Amino acid sequence: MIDLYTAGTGNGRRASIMLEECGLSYNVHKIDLAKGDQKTPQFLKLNPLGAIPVIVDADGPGGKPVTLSQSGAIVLYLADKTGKFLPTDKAKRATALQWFMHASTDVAPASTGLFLVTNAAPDKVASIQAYFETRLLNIFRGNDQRLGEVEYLAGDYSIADIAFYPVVLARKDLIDKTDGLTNLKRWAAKVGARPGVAKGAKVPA
Ligand SMILES: N[C@@H](CCC(=O)N[C@@H](CS)C(=O)NCC(=O)O)C(=O)O
Repeated sequence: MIDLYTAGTGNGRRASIMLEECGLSYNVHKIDLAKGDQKTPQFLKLNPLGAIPVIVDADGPGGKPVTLSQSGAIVLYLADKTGKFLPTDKAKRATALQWFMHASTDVAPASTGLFLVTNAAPDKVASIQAYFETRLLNIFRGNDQRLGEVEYLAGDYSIADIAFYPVVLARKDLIDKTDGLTNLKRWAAKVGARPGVAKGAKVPA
């Protein structure tokens, strides 16, 4: 059995969507970020960085338990554990990893940057917020172009789509109010309609 420690954020949903898509059973432990559950001594034993998501897989490699944080590492671990959503063909695997890294290290940080300057920074400066919004939209335009050429980011549905989807979901309002991005919107509707994605996106309840 796997224990998932999570909250209703993009990083948390990346883990729950992957668990659902892989068809794995898991217990959900809801972490209240506003209350600071992630900074308690018990939680810091799971992740010294004090951030969700975390999984504890009682049945890790060699039957030994594994505790893992970082949503990208969790997705890769589960792909490896189940043999799902990461091709074994080396060329296809490299392409899937390229788009997975793009989602994890380009798209997600750009969205986080926009979140921080809009919600967390002490001074809310409109020009800085507009700069970060434009930066994220430029990345989405690149994704839109790619999704006009292929059905899913890496060709076949993969961990790249699973890593990308929670950011697109979190930025639905921005995407919807932006002209164009039709390929991205079509992709989001299709991925969001997958039962595992729909279920995982509602975790924690
Ligand atoms: N790179 C990490 C980021 C994890 C992260 O920043 N989690 C946030 C929620 S999305 C968190 O727990 N923040 C709580 C805090 O910083 O106090 C990942 O991909 O999992």
